[in-house]
Amino acid sequence: MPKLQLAPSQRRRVVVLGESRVGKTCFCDMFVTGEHWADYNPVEDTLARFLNVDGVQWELGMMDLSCTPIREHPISLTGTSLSPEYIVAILSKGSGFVLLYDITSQQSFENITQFGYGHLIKHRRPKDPETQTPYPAGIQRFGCVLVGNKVDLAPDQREVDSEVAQEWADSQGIPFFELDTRDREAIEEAMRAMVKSLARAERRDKEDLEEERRLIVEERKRQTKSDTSVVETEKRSGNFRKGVRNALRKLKI
Ligand SMILES: Nc1nc2c(ncn2[C@@H]2O[C@H](COP(=O)(O)OP(=O)(O)OP(=O)(O)O)[C@@H](O)[C@H]2O)c(=O)[nH]1
Ligand SMILES: [Mg+2]
Repeated sequence: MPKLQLAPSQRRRVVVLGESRVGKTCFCDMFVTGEHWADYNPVEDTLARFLNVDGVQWELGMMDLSCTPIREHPISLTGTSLSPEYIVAILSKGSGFVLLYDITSQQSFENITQFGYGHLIKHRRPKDPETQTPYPAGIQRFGCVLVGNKVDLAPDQREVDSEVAQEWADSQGIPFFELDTRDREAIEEAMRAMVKSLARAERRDKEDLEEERRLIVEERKRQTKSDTSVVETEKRSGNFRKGVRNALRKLKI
């Protein structure tokens, strides 16, 4: 069978972000391979798969990033494979982010919605990398979903209320799911919402940047026009002064 060739515009990097042990690796493995625990290096985004969303094939390169060492030992990460520069590169360039927490750990919910999400926003690019035009929204938008994992352990071990998580997700305009990582279909549903979210984010950034560039061009034109009219006014007043001088000369005053 011929290999499916995708336009680069349909390839995206998705980062699964969350505290240690929330199930990031299981989430990626189940999504990509259909197995619960495949052997893979979490800091290399070698895992990728195609996902059809509304008739369009997307190629999603998956990687997982634990917030725990970033939160607890930011300084000691220098010089490691999780160096601060590397983390910033992942957070600034990723297209979509799965904010993953464990429904049996309130701490994991609080850490991802506060530290993890805050850290992500802090490191998004402020300018379009191609044109260096500042994003009118302040930062480059990104696709995002909030996912509560290990729902198979509810109700006995649940610590995070669905309503509380839903409320937070709504307040940020982020789709919200609860699942367990043995359920591949549920993961795919969340990933479809992710693709729609990142496509919407990119579309809105594109529209904003086009509008921003249109305004910049208009402003420049207005500026040039007002410069020209200043020159013309000066020219006109110069002519007037010359006319007055000539008239005075004729009158020999
Ligand atoms: N009950 C239950 N256990 C799960 C689920 N998903 C993952 N686990 C278990 O949770 C533990 C942690 O899963 P990982 O996928 O290694 O978590 P991680 O977020 O990658 O952890 P780090 O690599 O340490 O950052 C493992 O023992 C998994 O088997 C789930 O949906 N339900
Ligand atoms: Mg892992």
